[in-house]
Amino acid sequence: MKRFSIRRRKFLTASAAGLAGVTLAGCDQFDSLLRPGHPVRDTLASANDLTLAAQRLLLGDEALAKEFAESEIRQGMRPNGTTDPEQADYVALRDNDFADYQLVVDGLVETPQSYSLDQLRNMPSRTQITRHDCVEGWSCIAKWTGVPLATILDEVRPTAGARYCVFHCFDNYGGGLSASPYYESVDLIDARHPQTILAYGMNDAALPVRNGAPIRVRIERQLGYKMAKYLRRIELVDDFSQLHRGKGSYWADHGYDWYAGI
Ligand SMILES: Nc1nc2c(c(=O)[nH]1)N[C@H]1C(S)=C(S)[C@@H](COP(=O)(O)O)O[C@H]1N2
Ligand SMILES: [Mo]
Repeated sequence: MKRFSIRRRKFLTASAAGLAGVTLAGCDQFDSLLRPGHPVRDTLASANDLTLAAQRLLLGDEALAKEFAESEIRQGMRPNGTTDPEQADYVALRDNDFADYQLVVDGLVETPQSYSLDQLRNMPSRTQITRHDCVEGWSCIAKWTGVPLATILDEVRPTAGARYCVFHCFDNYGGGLSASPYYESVDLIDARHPQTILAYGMNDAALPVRNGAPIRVRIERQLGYKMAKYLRRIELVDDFSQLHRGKGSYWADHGYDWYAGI
């Protein structure tokens, strides 16, 4: 499977170059401008935007990530990144089994809402067995249960100007003085994708603290770092340049792609 996704990624990148050629037909110099590291490349169109465009065009907005059989879950979900947030507000909630947890959904919405864990667990759910691919080079197949984010969006009703869902987390990541809040964002197409769920269950049990309790998001067509754990708030925005370092994600702020399509 790993080989398939690597091949697919190469294919998408190649197609992205093709797409760019179509957009800029007649521009003889475009090939050399596409060379990695060429300064014009970034201003013209980032490879990241092209990957997004190619994936959307070739696979469609609603194409599903592959789902697996129970027998393909070979081991527990390997924890990565933050595995036990130390922030006082998180520790207090955890010590009380998240009975007082509230997920806030606000920003550019008509009806801001706040959901307890029980409320989320009582909403229509979706269960999916998918493969999580971390950028560090490992993968794990696990079963996830949660509320489709689309259901929540239908309730809060994003305003016409809303473009992204920002996931704010409880944990800071990175050591010492450089530690900063973990956050992520996706556009509304990925937010409404049928496999995008706010997961409270993993492998038929409550989501463990090490994997993001009480709620983490699953964005199945992107890399692992998009799947924010320890959600405290989902904010609808039209732009994220004012948030943190302005790139829309903890790891994008640290040089990774914002769109991490696989
Ligand atoms: N809040 C938060 N979310 C996070 C991270 C993190 O450190 N903090 N790490 C990310 C990375 S790089 C990966 S691969 C996955 C790991 O999820 P897991 O611990 O369930 O394996 O969570 C992602 N979401
Ligand atoms: Mo990761």
